[in-house]
Amino acid sequence: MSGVAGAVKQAYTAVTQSQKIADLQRNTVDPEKFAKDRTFTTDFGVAVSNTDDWLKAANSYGTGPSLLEDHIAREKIHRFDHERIPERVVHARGAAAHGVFKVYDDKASKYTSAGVLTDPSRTTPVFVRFSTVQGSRGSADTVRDVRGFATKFYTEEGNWDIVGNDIPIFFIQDAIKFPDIIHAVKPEPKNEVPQGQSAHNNFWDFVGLQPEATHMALWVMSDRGIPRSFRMMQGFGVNTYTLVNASGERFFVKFHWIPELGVHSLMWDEAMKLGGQDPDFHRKDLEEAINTGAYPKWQFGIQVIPEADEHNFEFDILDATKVWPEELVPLQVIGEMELNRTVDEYFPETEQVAFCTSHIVPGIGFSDDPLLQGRNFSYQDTQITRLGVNWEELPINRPVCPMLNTHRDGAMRHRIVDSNVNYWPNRKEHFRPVPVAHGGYNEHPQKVQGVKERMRGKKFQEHFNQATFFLNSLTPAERLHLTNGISFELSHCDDPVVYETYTRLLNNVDFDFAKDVATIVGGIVPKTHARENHGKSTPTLSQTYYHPKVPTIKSRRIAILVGDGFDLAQVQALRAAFKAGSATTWLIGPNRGPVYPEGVAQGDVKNGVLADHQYEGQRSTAFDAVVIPAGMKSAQALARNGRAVHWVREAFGHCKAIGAIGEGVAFVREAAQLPGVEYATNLDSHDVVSSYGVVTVGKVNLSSIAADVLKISQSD
Ligand code: HDD
Repeated sequence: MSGVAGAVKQAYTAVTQSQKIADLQRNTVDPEKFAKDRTFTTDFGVAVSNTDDWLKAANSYGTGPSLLEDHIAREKIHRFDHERIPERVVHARGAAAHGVFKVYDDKASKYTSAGVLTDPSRTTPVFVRFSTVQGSRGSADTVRDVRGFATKFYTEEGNWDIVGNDIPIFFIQDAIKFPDIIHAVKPEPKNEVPQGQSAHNNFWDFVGLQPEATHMALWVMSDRGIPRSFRMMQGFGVNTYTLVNASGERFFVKFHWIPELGVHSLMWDEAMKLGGQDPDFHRKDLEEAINTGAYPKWQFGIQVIPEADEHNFEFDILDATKVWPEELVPLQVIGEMELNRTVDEYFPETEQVAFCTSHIVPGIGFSDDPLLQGRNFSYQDTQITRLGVNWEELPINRPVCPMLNTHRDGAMRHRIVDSNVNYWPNRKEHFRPVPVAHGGYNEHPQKVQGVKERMRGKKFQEHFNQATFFLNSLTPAERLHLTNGISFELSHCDDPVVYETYTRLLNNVDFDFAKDVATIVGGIVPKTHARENHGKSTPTLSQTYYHPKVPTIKSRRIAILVGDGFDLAQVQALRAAFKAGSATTWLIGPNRGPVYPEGVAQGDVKNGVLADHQYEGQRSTAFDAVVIPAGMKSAQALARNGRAVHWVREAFGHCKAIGAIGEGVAFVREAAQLPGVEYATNLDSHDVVSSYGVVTVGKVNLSSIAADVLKISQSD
């Protein structure tokens, strides 16, 4: 069994329990425990003797018409015919996991009375679903898109959902525009093209004519649109919510998730290749990390503005197309979340989970954010189409606290309430509204007066300041990726009106940026500034800001590329060292069979080492780093193999870490010929040469290799 498979088995026995997992287990069937004799039955429980042959009026040749009277066949076919439910109208493709949430202390009680945010003795079960937005359920994971980051907290006071994204802002300000932006980004109505992409006329047409989308469009075209992993994304509640403390004081709040592993992205070339090579890359990555015990973690932070300060900012704090700069509203980290259990079955958990922005608990409230107000209607509504009116009763959706009211009936009702009253007030008081003092939800009293009209606030009219702020805050590499990302997409628009309108609009963000993009895509190259760049920036919008303080290789996938004749002791030491850093290693050989170390004869299967994969079957794109160990014959075999050479060249092109030892260095130097890289040349020297992410050394001490690997992996 390979190292990884062993770790997987171990972790399965260590999955955590929580109140929600115990609740789900009431509905979980384990065939091994459930039916001692494992009898196969119909849905109504009668034992089935044959599930392979439809009942027939058979003639002497053993053929003949199938009979409609075969109730077993009919049941099997009719159940199959109705297996599908409507996929989510957006965020159809997703992956999810269970975990727990804890706050560090009660510091947030200044702002809120919500126990989930203030009681450090609580461990709140959570279920998190990550998703892409545009593509259908069967689309690829690594497309350029926003990622959904939806968290359901099963609190003692009921379910609280933060239905967020990996980007802190949104395309539109008012919920009434949601069908427009989604129709524009989804496959075009004439030919249903493209899938999982925003690189088409309709999307750029819409965002070019709707300037409020400019800020968000830049975020999606930046590296944020192609995350390396769900586990390496920030999460944001996006909308402005409110917190209310025990004294009845109210605060505006934004919610943040900060990943322990830092924020990392794929290269665009890598993302496109992975889309074909492994369309399930992100969902497998989440599962692999949990199964190998490298549990994904996020810190939880809040930005808080006292109610009285609502209008003291140059932007409107209820406008979801704006961030709250951390220099103005500091981020306060108050807790953390860990995901530690994969789902048992995709459909009843990941597919049937239903999030609602309107799911809040006492101490948390809404604001007049016009996007949030509309969302509060939409989510509840859409679940009825997807799941039916009794969707809150489904195991994954029901709360862990008691739930009782006068709602009754409807399709697929599961609960049986043993009470003759289903109205309030009633003579029996089997259930009754609870006063606020005893935990009933309190609507914060808010003075409202106004004129009924369709309008947008004055500060909502300004759309470019923060787009420029974001652009100014990127590192040069991030800015280059953004220029290339947006240029890739606009180049896929074949209607000149579309890319000309958009490149003209970009001049409102920054003159030089607009010139760069317009030149690449053949758009309108501006001659004069449409607006001066205000020059403001912040480190907190660059994803480099979130790199862990101590770099880590936790959960990273490392390929060890070998041919026959490799140095086995070195490979074993490397694997142990990487494992100690919680990374996974994969031995990639010429075949997925035995590969023979130095000194072992070809065909000596007993002393061969099983390769986890072969050069053709797995590409460099699926790994974070590649190492070539010593071994003359192995290095020569790799040099003769075009795919092996391509492995290293491709990894270099995608800025991956590449390591080589002894003769492995010669292979990388001579065969792969990486431009500009310097190498260790003396095979007897222990001196490490590190150049452009390529780390080479002539000789390693097996006994100190773990410390060396750690040192190298923690250096920048
Ligand atoms: Fe939405 C799903 C995030 C605006 C209407 N949305 C959905 C999901 C996420 C978001 C993560 C998937 C939840 C899951 O995994 O099941 N949506 C956002 C964010 C928004 C946003 C961060 C901006 C702040 N959404 C938004 C608006 C509307 C909707 C303005 C409608 C007015 N969203 C929906 C929906 C979905 C949905 C149609 C489809 C499936 C579902 O709700 O359960 O109701």
